[in-house]
Amino acid sequence: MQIQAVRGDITREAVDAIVNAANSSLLGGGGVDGAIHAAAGPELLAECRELRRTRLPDGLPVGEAVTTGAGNLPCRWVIHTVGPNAHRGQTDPALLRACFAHSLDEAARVGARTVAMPAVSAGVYGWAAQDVARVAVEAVRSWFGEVDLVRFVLFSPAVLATFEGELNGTPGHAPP
Ligand code: AR6
Repeated sequence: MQIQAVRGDITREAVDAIVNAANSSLLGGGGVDGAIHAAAGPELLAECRELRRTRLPDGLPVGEAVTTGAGNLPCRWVIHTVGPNAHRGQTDPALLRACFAHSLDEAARVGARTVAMPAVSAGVYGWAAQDVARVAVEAVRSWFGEVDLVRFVLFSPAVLATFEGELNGTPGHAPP
């Protein structure tokens, strides 16, 4: 499996699947979740509402992942995961690791071979980008399955630098 880190807007990624840093309601929010719903259009929200009505009446638990179509996005699937919220005391790295591992499980299940992922929990949910990068890179590296490419798509140069540092074996590398 190839692992990349790039700067960019994940809604523009023409990979098979993108991962959404959602909340348990699956009904949208701010950050990357808001950007994904805005770019995907109402079809995505309708699919999420249907999931809530059927399989997930209580919402998606932290650390789990679920897949929908992608509406108007250039990818084929959106894999929604719920990161741990540090502001609510959810600081166990195992929960964050589960987000990345379960997202890849979902990708393999639906047949997505190329996957773009954001820095789950590094925004509204208050985790340090360095911790997210360490956990995310370790989770992806130790996952085995039928996915060819994982591309971390980071919104800011500083967060990109932390992911590059983890991938290059120089964690803690400060942005210039
Ligand atoms: N492409 C890539 N990364 C992005 C984009 C984008 N278009 N937009 C933001 N980011 P956050 P969380 C980065 O807050 O911490 C929402 O309201 C952002 O800079 O989106 O898991 C949900 O509904 C940051 O580095 O997700 C939840 O309620 C990273 O994505 C809650 O926020 C994650 O930031 C989830 O919080």
